[in-house]
Amino acid sequence: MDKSTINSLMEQIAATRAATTKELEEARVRFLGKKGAITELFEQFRSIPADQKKEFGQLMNQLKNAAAAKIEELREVIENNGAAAEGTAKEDLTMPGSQYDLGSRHPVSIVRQEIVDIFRKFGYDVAEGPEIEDDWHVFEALNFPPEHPAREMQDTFFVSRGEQQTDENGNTVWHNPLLLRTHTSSVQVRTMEKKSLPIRVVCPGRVFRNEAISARAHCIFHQVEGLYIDEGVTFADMKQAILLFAREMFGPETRIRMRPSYFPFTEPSAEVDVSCNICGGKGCNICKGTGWLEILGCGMVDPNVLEASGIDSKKYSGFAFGMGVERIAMLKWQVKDLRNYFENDLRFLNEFNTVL
Ligand code: 2NM
Repeated sequence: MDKSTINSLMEQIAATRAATTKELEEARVRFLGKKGAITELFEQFRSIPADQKKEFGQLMNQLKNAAAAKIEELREVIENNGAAAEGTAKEDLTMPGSQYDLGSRHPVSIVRQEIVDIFRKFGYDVAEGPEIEDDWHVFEALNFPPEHPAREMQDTFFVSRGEQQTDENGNTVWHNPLLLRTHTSSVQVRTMEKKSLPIRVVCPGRVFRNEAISARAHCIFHQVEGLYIDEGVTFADMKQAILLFAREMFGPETRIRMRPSYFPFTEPSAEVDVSCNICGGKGCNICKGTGWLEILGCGMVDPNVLEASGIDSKKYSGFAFGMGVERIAMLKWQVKDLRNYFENDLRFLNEFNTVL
């Protein structure tokens, strides 16, 4: 034995690589196994002259420790790589996964989408517009007379009073106020003003009315309004469109009836009832024994409304309708109190978890 043998083994240990446990075991056996190079060196220790035993002994121990340390280092690398390859280093893969609460769509959102999808299928476009509006798009262009009660502060939320002026009698008057729209008809005025005819459009959105909150009314609610304008559109076209809608929404057996009504923007106007989807028209507590449920208002667009948006009322006619989304949702799910739709009580909202 000489020092060059020990130095050569030292270099071999430093250069040892092992990518797998099999290679690692082979390296261990080569150096430290029963017939390994280092084990054999120790067997030759007896033949070393006494005066060199101390020096060689130290070198051989260094060599053995270096080999053991190298094997241990390679073992750690291989074990960590193996864990990383399985996807996680330190985690317990047998633990149950954590539950993510994805939430669900709000019932009003579900029904609004359902209404809009029915009309989309009929070939209507969808339009949205601003919630903060001017007097023209909410009232003036829709044939509301100046003294109409909807224009009063008690019924409409005003965002700004506009510009202050003094009239010829010395009274203070306000011009161009901004207000929260009380119906989405304002979006239909904006659609008519673009003058690309014919028009088939539905306008979903939030509307705002200064009303006391109760089981049947809220100061914010959602509407879908529809408008159809072309040459030769008649009341019969309107009746058929609404009948088809009612059957899509409430089932193929649904019947409708129309009662005369009044709106400033339509003439003639009607209120539409559907046969009660609970009792089929026999009378129950949902329809209060009448067999009928009110779902929307409609009418033939007043020529004044067409002309205000620059549409020739001699050439064109049209129908319009409007419905409250919360009201349709109440009928669909027999919800008795409108306030449920605004309070975000999870016990209520979770009822709709599966309704997508
Ligand atoms: C309703 C009832 C009847 C309506 C009218 C218009 C417009 F812009 F064409 F004049 N849009 N929506 C309308 C007609 C709305 O809601 C109960």
